[in-house]
Amino acid sequence: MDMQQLKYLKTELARFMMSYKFALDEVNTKIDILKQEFHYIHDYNPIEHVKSRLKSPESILKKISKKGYDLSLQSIRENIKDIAGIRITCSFISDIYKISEMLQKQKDIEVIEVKDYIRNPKRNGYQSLHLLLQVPIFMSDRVENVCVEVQIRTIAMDFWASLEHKIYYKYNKEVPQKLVNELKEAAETASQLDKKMERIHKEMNELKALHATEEKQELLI
Ligand code: 0O2
Repeated sequence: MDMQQLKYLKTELARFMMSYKFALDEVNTKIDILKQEFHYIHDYNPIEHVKSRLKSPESILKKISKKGYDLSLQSIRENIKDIAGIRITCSFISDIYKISEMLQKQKDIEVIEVKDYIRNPKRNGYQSLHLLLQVPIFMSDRVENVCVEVQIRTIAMDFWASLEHKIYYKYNKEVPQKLVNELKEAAETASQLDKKMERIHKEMNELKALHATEEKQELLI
């Protein structure tokens, strides 16, 4: 591909990116509604924060050529599934599965793939729940089905992943074995912390329910 063609592809790509921006907006709205409704019903917030991003045209082109696919918009749509990405951070592991279930149940969302790196962590210790969702985007003259990758993780998993990401790039993907081992240990510690926090949270809820029942009984006496 010559410079002229590459320039043309970049311009076309910017237009093509619009549908991903709309898909991000749509899924972000869905998440916000779920968050507000959950807070209203259960009186607590399962989502700590939500971050979304569109992959830059440069990094899309880099990824497609690294993977050895055609440099065309059709090939990009078919082969790069994380152009639109949303990361949801939750306090507890159980919240991750609740949010995931609520999203998957939505009628206009098609679940393309679920990768559960919490039940099956990566060898380096990476944990997160990845959902590849497809949503319809209603344009003036057509409907486009657009993919959005949603990563759901706890605060501890997110802390680990952001440090690992920094180390990975600092060492240009050749991380010294000592750091690899330490990261693996840290992932284990983060996982234990998540489990402990979940137990404490559950106990607290049980105590809350018990107090509520006792108060009700006192009122009846
Ligand atoms: P960025 O900059 O976060 O977008 P793919 O490479 O997406 O075609 P893969 O590897 O099977 O295929 O996808 P997977 O496993 O669903 O992981 C994709 C994304 O998950 C990555 O995107 C990261 O955001 C995150 N991720 C996966 N594994 C790791 C890991 O070991 N450490 C960290 N820190 N993050 C991970 P990108 O495109 O790599 O990066």
